Parts: sequence; C-alpha cells; structure tokens
Amino acid sequence: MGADCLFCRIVAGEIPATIVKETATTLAFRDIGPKAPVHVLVIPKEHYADVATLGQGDPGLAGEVLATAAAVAEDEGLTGDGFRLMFNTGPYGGQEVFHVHAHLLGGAPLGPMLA
Ligand code: D5M
Repeated sequence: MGADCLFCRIVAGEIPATIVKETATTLAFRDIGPKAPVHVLVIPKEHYADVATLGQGDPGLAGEVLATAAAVAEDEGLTGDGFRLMFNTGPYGGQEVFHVHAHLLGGAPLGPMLA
C-alpha cells in the first residue's frame, strides 16, 4: 500500500493530521469528524486492511496498537471514567478507511453500544 491509502499517506507525512502520540510502530491522531469530546484514531504504521488481518498477521503489532491506545487514554484523562475502543471492520461493520484503525472515544458518557 501507500499512494492509494489515506492513512499510509498520513504516516508518510503527505497529509496533515493532529498527531497525539507516535511510537516506532504506531501513530495516534485526532479523528477529523469527532463523535465524542475525545476521538482519536490509533493505527499501525504498517498497512493492514482491518483488525482481522492485523490480529492474525501480526498479533504483536496488534498489541502495540492497544498499548498506544491505552497510553493515549491515559494522556487524555479517560482512564477514570472509562472510554470506548472499537474497530469497525468491513462493510457491515461500517468501515470506510481500509487501513486498520482503533477508534478511541471518551470524555462523556457514550451510552450502551447496541441500544
Ligand atoms: O472510520 C474512518 C474514520 O476516519 C472516520 O471517523 C473519519 C476519519 N478520517 C477520515 N479522514 C481523516 C483524516 N484525514 N484525518 C483524520 N481522520 C480522518 P471507519 O471506522 O473506517 O468508518
């Protein structure tokens, strides 16, 4: 991947993003259309289409995405009241960008997921 992938282009610095954390293997940046007071996307820098291919292809890297998400949650002051971490996957899951990303949402009560 690369030229065709929006999030690969953010990793490459070709498209601007508000980056909140970067590690050797992951990047966290604010969602362009926030659905909560805190809405950060956490991605592996390496391209995987979705969480299924990431989880099976490189479980260690999947763990690093979770660790970065947890660190951002802490930095954003979300750990006391809690937060939501989710991976939309495929068309039925509502995925629109096919570079795996965890949505980290918090800063207000989000309600039950499947109400
Ligand atoms: O979510 C894809 C998410 O990606 C959606 O919440 C908007 C966000 N998005 C799209 N373009 C950008 C840029 N350029 N910066 C930051 N955030 C962006 P999905 O789970 O695929 O539906």
